[in-house]
Amino acid sequence: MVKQLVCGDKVLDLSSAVVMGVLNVTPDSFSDGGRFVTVDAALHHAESMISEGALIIDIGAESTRPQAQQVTEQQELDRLLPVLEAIKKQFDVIVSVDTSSPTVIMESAKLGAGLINDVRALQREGALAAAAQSNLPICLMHMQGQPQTMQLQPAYESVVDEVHNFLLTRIEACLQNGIAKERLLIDVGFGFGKTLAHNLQLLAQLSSFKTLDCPILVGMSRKSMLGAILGGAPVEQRLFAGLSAATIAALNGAKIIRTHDVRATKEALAVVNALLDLGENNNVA
Ligand code: YH5
Repeated sequence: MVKQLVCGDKVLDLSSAVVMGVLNVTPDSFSDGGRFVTVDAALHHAESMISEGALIIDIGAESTRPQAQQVTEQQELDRLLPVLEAIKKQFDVIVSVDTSSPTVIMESAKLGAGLINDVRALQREGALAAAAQSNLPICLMHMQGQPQTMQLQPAYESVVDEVHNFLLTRIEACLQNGIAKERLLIDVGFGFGKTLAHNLQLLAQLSSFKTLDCPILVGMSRKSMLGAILGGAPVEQRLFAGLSAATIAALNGAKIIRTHDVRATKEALAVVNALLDLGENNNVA
C-alpha cells in the first residue's frame, strides 16, 4: 500500500490518517456564510486551520450545493488563484485545489498547488490531459448526476458496486492518459447523488474500496447526512456527529479526512491512529 504522496514540492506521509481543512472561496457558500471571500480573510482562515493541525488546505471556488449558481472558468480563476498564491507565499502547507476545469488545473499547478481534488473525477473535456501534465496527485470522486439535480432522485442497484466500478473506470482512464497509479486518490463522494441509506452503505463498506489500492479521502463534515441522522439538526449542530463519522471512516481505512472542523477532527483521529498503530495482532481494523 502507498504510504507517501508526492504533492509538488512536499511529501505527504499517509501512514496514519491526516486532516484536510476546507477553505471555501465562494461568495455563496452555505456552511460558512461566504465569509472567506477576500484573500485576507482566506489567509486568516487558512492560518487557523494550519495551527490546528491541517496538513492540507482544500480551496474551492465552485459551490457544489444543489441551489448554487454555476461559476464560469474565469470566476473560478479569479477567486482561487490569488488565494492559492497568498497561501503558498505565507505558509508551508499542501494546497489542494477543488476544481474540474482544465485551465484551473494547469494554472494552479503553475502556482504551486500540491493536489487536484476533482468532484467530477476528470470527466470534463481536457481535464485528464491537464491533470497528466500537472504531475500532481489527483483525487477522483464519485458523483451521480450533476450538482444542481443530484439530490432529486438518487438511485442505485448496489451503491457500493456502482461507486467501486466507477472509480475503477476512472483509475483506468487516468492510467491510459499517463497518470501514474501512485498519483491517484479515491473518494466515494458522500452526499453527491446519494440518499442517507446510500451514504451509510458506503460508510459501512468503506474498507472494501481498499482493493482499488489508492489512498481513500472522505468528506462528511457538516453534510446533510449528519443532519438527517440527528433528526434534522442544522448545519452548526453537526460537529459531534461529524467526528463520529470521521472516526468510523478512518477506522475503515480513510487516510485523508476533509473537514471544516480541524482541531476536533485531528483529536478524534489521534485516537484512531493510536489504535491502528498497535498493528494487526490486536483485533483492530
Ligand atoms: C467531498 O466529499 N465535498 S463540497 C454540503 C454541506 C456541507 C458541506 C451543509 N468537495 C467533497 O463540503 N471533495 C465537497 O451541507 C469535496 N470529497 C471531496 N474530495 C461539499 C461540502 C458540503 C456540502
